[in-house]
Amino acid sequence: MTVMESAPSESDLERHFEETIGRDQRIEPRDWLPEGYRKTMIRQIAQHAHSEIIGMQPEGNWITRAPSLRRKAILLAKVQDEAGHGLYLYSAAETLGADRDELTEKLISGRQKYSSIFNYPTLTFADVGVIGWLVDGAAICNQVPLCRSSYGPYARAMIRICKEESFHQRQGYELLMTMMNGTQQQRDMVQDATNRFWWPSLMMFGPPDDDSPNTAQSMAWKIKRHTNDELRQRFVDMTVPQAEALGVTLPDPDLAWNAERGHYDFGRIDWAELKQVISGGGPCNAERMARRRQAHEDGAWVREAAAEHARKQRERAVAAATEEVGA
Ligand code: BYC
Repeated sequence: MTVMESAPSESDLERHFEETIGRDQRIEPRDWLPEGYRKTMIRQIAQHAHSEIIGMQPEGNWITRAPSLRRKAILLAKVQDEAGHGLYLYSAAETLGADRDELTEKLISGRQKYSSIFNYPTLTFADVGVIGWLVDGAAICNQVPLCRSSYGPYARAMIRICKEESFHQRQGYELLMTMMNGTQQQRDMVQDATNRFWWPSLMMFGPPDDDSPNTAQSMAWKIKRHTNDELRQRFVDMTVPQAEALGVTLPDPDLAWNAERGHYDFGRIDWAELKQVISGGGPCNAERMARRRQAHEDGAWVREAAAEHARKQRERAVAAATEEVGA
C-alpha cells in the first residue's frame, strides 16, 4: 500500500520561504512565495527595467553629435548595454508571472515609475561624461548589493549589469578627465554638468529612510540589503575624492569630512523636487514619455510580424506532427 503525501499547507510553505530567506539562500521561480513578495519584486524589477529603457534617451540624444568616432562608438555601446539591461530585467520580471506587454503598457500610461534622474536634460557633451561618472556611479552603489538580493533571477541579472555599469562609469570618468585637461571652455562644461547632476544623483537613492514606505519590508525579505540613506552616504564618500582628483567642485557648501562619523556630511536634499519629478513634473517627464510612446507605436509592425511568424511556425509544427502520426 502506498501512503499518499498530503500537499504542504500554506503555513508550511510560508515557513519554508522564511527559512530560505533566513539562511540567505535564493528564492527561485519554482518556489512558493507570498503575494506581497511577488508584487514588491515585480514593482522593483519593472521600475528598474523601465529606467534602463528610458535611460537610453538622455544619452542617445548625443550619439549623432559625438565629437569623434571613438566617442561615438563608446556611447553607442553604452546605450546598447542599457537596452540589454532592460531586456534581462523584463525577463526576470516574467519569471514572476508578469506579462511584458502589460509592463510596457503600465509604463507608457504612467502607472509604473522609472528613475527620476532621467527626467533631466542633457545640454552638452559633458553631460555624457557626468552621467557615466555620477549616474552610473550611483547605480553601481545601489546595484552591487542587489547582486545578493534574495530573488535568484534578479540577483543573477544584476551581476552582469554591474560589470557593464562599471565600464560605463569608467568611460564617463575618462571622458571628463580628457575634458578637464582640455580648454577652459571644456572645464567649464564639466563643472556646469556636475552642478546640474549632483543633487539629482543623490535623489536616485530614493526618499530618506524615515519617508521610505517600502524599505523595512524589502530589508526583511533581503530584497534590499541597505537602506536608501546608507547607500546615499556610501556614494557621497566614494565620489568626493573622485571630484577632487578630477578638479571639479561639488555644488554643496556643507560638504565636509566628519572625522567623528568617518563620513562626509552633506547639505539638505530638496525632497520636494524629488516628489515633483517622480509625480511627472520634472523638466523632461513629458518629453521622455512621448518619445517612449512613439517608439512603442513605431515598433507595432515588428510585434505583429513576430506574432505572425510564431503563428506560422506553430502551424507548421502541428502539420509536421500530424503527418508523422499519419505516416
Ligand atoms: N525615482 O519606499 P521607497 C540606471 C519611488 S537605471 C523614481 O524608498 P524602494 C541607468 C519608489 O519606487 C537606475 N521613483 O522605494 C540606466 C516608491 O514608489 P512606489 C534604476 C523613486 O523601492 C541607464 C516610492 O518612491 N535603478 O542606473 O524601497 C543609464 C517610495 O520609495 C525613486 C533601480 O531601479 C527615484 N529615484 O526603494 C544610466 C535600482 N526613489 O513603487 C544608468 C533598483 C524612490 O511605492 N531599485 N522612488 O509607487 C531600488 O533599489 C529601489 O527600488 C529604490 C527605491 C532604491 C530606487
